[in-house]
Order: sequence, then structure tokens, then C-alpha cells
Amino acid sequence: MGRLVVVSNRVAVPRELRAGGLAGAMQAALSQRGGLWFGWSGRIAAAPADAPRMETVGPITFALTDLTRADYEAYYLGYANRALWPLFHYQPNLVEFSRSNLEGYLRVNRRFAAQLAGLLRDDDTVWIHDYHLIPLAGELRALGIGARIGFFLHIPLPAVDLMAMLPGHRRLIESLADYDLVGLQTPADRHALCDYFERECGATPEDGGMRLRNGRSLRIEAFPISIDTALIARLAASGSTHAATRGLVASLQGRALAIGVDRLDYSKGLPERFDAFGRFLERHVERRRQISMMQIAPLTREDVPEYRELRERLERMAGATNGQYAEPDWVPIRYINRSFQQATLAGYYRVAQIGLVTPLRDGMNLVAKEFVAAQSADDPGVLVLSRFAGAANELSGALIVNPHDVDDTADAIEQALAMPLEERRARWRSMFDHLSRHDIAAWRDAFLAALEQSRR
Ligand code: ADQ
Repeated sequence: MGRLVVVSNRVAVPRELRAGGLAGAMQAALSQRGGLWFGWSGRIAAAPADAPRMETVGPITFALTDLTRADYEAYYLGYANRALWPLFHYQPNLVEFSRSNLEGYLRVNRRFAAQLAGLLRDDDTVWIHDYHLIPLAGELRALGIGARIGFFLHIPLPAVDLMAMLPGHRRLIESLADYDLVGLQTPADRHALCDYFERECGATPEDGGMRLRNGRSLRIEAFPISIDTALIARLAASGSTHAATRGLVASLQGRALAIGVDRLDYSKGLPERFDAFGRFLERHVERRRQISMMQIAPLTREDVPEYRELRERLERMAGATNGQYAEPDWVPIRYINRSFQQATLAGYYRVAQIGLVTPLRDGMNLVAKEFVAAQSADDPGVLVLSRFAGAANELSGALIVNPHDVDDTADAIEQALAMPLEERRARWRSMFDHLSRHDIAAWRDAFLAALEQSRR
């Protein structure tokens, strides 16, 4: 078996290889076969480098390339995060399209291909990740690369009519046909992509994918991403006795905790969640002082104006709710903009009675799965989950809500608080068993097995 080559927009070279998360799963696969991980270093350079910088950690070689300021603005901020991200998350009103950003996106993909091509061997298996790099296989093929290439989209794939709003959509989506396998998060995303190929490109459905007008087959499958379930469960069990968790529990003074953990992103439905918690307090006077909500929301993409505006809005909302309801010894919303170690988060999930995961759209949402994995079997908390998260497809033991309906989410918070222990256990058990079988290793192995079987 040849090497595995992973390509993602951003690559962080670890000091040592670790288990856990997507990076851990990739590192494990790269370690087994020996391999290469290519992508942006996160650095801005004055001029594009001719060749990537190589660093080796154990059996894995990392190939890192820098972006120029103009590339960063057009490719990363402009096209990937102000056109594709909002559109694919069903927010066309936030799309800022410009031809020069599109050109930057294509230029960076071409440059990545030129740099990567020099490192590839014919028997390599290449796995490309996410919306930043959709045209990369096409650029590699244009350079004569015949290796097997698979693509996985981590975010939702919107319905045809929405996709059609994007100038140049056809060229973008048709470039997926240069892959041997296209993986999506859910059957609904798979359906949307097949529907696009059928309606916009005249392709016909066939077993496992689509037959394109040029007679070639494209394999399209759903591979719902997951977590390292056993690791999170272990971290949560030991994390619950750590000082950070004990400090949190002590500060609650016996009150319940509802926890939210999300990057500060408009797709995550945070204003709607704050509103729902405020509505819950308004309608359930008897519950005031009995529960606090803790929202952990590290800042991301601060160079994008919509993210700065959202930050200001959430600060105002948290301040207003706390101003209205807080007591000298009780604050309804604890709002924190920083990151925590995985073990600390796992401990926090475990001591929470409610997990609030209410995105307006989300490819999967790993926090929902982490919350479930972190609960204790004896006294598990309840997950309140948006129907628009990919995870809702699998986690049917959650209380499924429509995040646009503030009263619906407020009702679910009350239902979760009042839920009898037996029901909590039964709901949790079905979800935990599912996540034990369908963990991140199973996801990775399923994708790679399908890729090994696919041939254009
Ligand atoms: P994200 O949009 O980043 O991922 P999510 O799936 O929830 O969303 O993953 C976030 C990860 O970051 C989780 O593992 C979480 O624990 C961690 N995290 C969040 N806040 C943190 C904090 N304050 N400190 C430390 N860690 C924190 C994209 C897509 C998702 C898809 C994933 C994987 O948008 O839909 O599930 O990729 O495919």
C-alpha cells in the first residue's frame, strides 16, 4: 500500500503526535502508512515560496506553505469565508462575492497543486479536506497527477437553488468530478450534491454516485464524522475531579448548569440561544436561581466584519439578560471567549445537566457528540440539539429543536431540567452506544476503504 497524503487548508505541526480529534485520527493513519500532510502554515509571507517547508515528526512529514497578504485576503478571508462559508450555511444575505476573490481562490489552489505535485508519487492516496480546496484535484490532474484522490466536505452542501446563487457555481461544483470519491457529512448533503449534478450538469444517478455526461462515474457517499468516543469518556471521567471542574461545580452552589461550546460563528445560532435562555427565565419564574448557562465561545475569523459584529451583539445580549435577572449571588449567563484544553472541556460537559447545541446550520457538530461521550452512565445530562446540525441525523436520543423558534428551545430546556432519571439514561445509552461503534477511527477507515475501492 502506498503512502497517505493529507491536504488541508491549515496545518499545525504538533510537537509530538497525540490521540484525539480529527488531527489525531489523521496522524494515526499517516503514522500507520507513513505519510505526508500538506497545507498552509498559518503564516503570511511577503512573497509566495517556490517550495513548501518540510518538517518531520516521527513517521509523518509536514509540508508547509505560506500565503501572501493578498492571497490570505482573497482566498481565505474573501472567497472561502465570505462567499462559500455563508452560502453553504444557508446565509446568502451574508455572501460577499467578488471576481478578484474568486481569482485569488483559484490562484492559491493552483499554487498548492504545483507545490504538492512535486512531492507526490503515483501510488500515493491523497485525501483533500474541505471547502477551501474544492478545485485542488482538478489542478493536480491538469499537472498529470494520476494518483487516487478523495475529498471530504466538512460543512453542509446546500440545495441546488441556493448553490445556483453563487456566480461561477457550475465550474466549482463540476470540479468535484476530478476526485475519485467525494465524501459528505450526511445523506441529506449527499442528496443535495447528486441533485445538483443531475439538474445542473445532466448527470444520471447510478449505484454509489452519479454517471456524468462524459460517461465517467463519480462516487459520492455520506461519511458522518465523529469523535474519539472512548478518549472523551475517559477524559471526562478523570476531568470531573480536576481543580478546574471542582471550581466550576463549587461556584454553582448546587444549581444546574447548561453548557454551550462553539467557535464564535454566526452559523452556531448563539443569539438565538441567548434569547431562548432569556425566554426560559422569563416564562419559568420558579427556575430562576436554579440554573446558570455557561457559553464558551472562542473568537475566530476576527478579520471578517460579520464576526466582529456578532461578538459585539453577544456581549450586549449577555449583559442585558444578566442585568435583568442577576442577583448578588447568581448570574444567569456566564460568557467566556477563550479556549480550554480538551480534558477541561470534557470535565465541564460531564458536570453539566444540559448541553445546548443549537446551530442554524452545521455540517456535523462535534460538540454534540463530545457532550454525549462525556456523560456519566449513572446520571447523564440531556442534549438539546438543533435539527439543522448534521449530528441530529444520528443522535435521536437528544431533544431536537428548531433554533429559529425561541419558545421551542426554551421548552426543551425546561423538559431537560424536569426529565426523570430513567428517561435520561435510556436516551443517553442509545446515543453513547451509537458513538462507541461510530467513532472517529471508524469514520476515517470507512472513507479510506471507499477511496481505495474507487477509481475514476
Ligand atoms: P466547527 O465548525 O469548528 O467544525 P465542531 O464540529 O463543533 O465545529 O468542532 C469544534 C471543535 O472545537 C470541537 O471538537 C470542540 O471541542 C472544539 N472547541 C470548541 N470550542 C472550544 C474551546 N473554547 N476550547 C477548546 N476547544 C474548543 C467544522 C464544521 C462542523 C464539523 C467539523 C468536523 O463546521 O460541522 O462537525 O468541522 O467535520
